[in-house]
Amino acid sequence: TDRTIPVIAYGPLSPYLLEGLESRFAVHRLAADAAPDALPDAVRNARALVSFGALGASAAVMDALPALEIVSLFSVGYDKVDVDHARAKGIRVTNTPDVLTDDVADLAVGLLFATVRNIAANDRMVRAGAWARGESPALSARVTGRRIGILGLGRIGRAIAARLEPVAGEIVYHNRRPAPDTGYRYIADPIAFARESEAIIVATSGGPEAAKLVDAAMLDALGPQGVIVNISRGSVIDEPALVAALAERRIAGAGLDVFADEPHVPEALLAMDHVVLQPHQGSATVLTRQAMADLALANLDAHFAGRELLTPVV
Ligand code: 8YV
Repeated sequence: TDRTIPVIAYGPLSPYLLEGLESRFAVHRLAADAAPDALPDAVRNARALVSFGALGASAAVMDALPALEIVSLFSVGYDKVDVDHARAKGIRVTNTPDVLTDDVADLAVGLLFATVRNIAANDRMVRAGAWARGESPALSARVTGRRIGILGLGRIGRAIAARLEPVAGEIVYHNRRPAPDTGYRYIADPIAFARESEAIIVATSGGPEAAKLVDAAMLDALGPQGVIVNISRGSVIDEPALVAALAERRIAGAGLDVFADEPHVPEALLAMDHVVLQPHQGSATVLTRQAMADLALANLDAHFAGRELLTPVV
């Protein structure tokens, strides 16, 4: 490494990652809301930019950095990076796949059980003293035996399916095309997939091609006994349609770790006892965030040493 190489730490990054960057490079902090056409001179010569899932790197930011060689993401999702623009400009892009798969899958399964068995609502009623006053919560539905639909059977989707195989009645999935050697039933039509699913777990990548993939029609096909879990990106679900389907009980519940406009969650969801909310915690364990940071740093080390990148997107 070379402490003269200017590197931008873009937006709020973990202290562990920042320490790693500062021990290697000349680090310049750049606020997430910085105007690309008015960047401070100190960052204009940056050769690398480190960002994360919700922030990424726009074409305007890349164009404002004429010396930019690589965008190293502290995330598996790169839906906020203009990868076509990066490719056209010869800018490398890396992400942090695999190291976070298990934790994201664990949270998806946790949200499924919490949503179906009303764990969060029952916790609240105990804390509120309702149980002590002799009240009993309503009986819940059951997880075991459900037909589970995985929307997006990639690395994370497969890890979720493997965790649920022992309890699911059946596991089905919907992708743009069938995945090889899964043993799960592929359903090509999204509405048929939703109609057959008794719980949908959204595990797709984000990005424009998946925007609002889950719409009002899919939610109605999932139906009043169905639940939906999202550990992917808020953009994959039509959020107003989800709020309406939940408010009108056209679906039974939702377990949500991601939202269309984070950290802002639709006000209506905050009052719903059949919704479990998490503040984008899928990869948020000490061990995984350390592994993600180590991988983001290793990609930068490889780039500046002229070695092959470990996890290239572009
Ligand atoms: C966040 C994620 O990026 O990996 C992703 O795509 O969405 C998360 O891991 C992480 O929380 C950093 O903000």
